[in-house]
Amino acid sequence: MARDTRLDRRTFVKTAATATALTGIAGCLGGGGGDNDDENGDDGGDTEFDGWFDNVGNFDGVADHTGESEVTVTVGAQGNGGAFAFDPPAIRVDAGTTVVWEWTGSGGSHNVVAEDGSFESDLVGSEGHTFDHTFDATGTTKYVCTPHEQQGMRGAVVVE
Ligand SMILES: [Cu+2]
Repeated sequence: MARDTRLDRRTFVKTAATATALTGIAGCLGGGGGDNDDENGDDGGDTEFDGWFDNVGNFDGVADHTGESEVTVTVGAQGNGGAFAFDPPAIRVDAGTTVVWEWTGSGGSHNVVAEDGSFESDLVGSEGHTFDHTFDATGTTKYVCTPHEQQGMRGAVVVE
């Protein structure tokens, strides 16, 4: 089902690009990847993250924490069939903000590992453990809990 949708979208984009080339119209570039045709569509507008949050049960858009110098994200929050969630899974912060991940002690051992390798916590199961990272550069960093990534324990930090 999801695969079909993607195929359709790709076909649509290709067709649209061809049409654009043929008619010589070169407008409509939003600068954000261009895939704006279903911004309010499936999975709460996940187009911003290329499907990163497709199977993340507690994803409900990006929590705005701009204007704060320190933001806490819970590790091992309820979600994804157990205590296998980050809460909130997606946050928006200003450059220079420190994100502190705090372990609940539930759901076994978790870690916080950036997809781009920019940070990696220890694998820990104890309540009250913390790990922090300061985000100086703008952009989106996706991260996972390695043992529970497939269950949907994924997160992202959007730095403005
Ligand atoms: Cu985990």
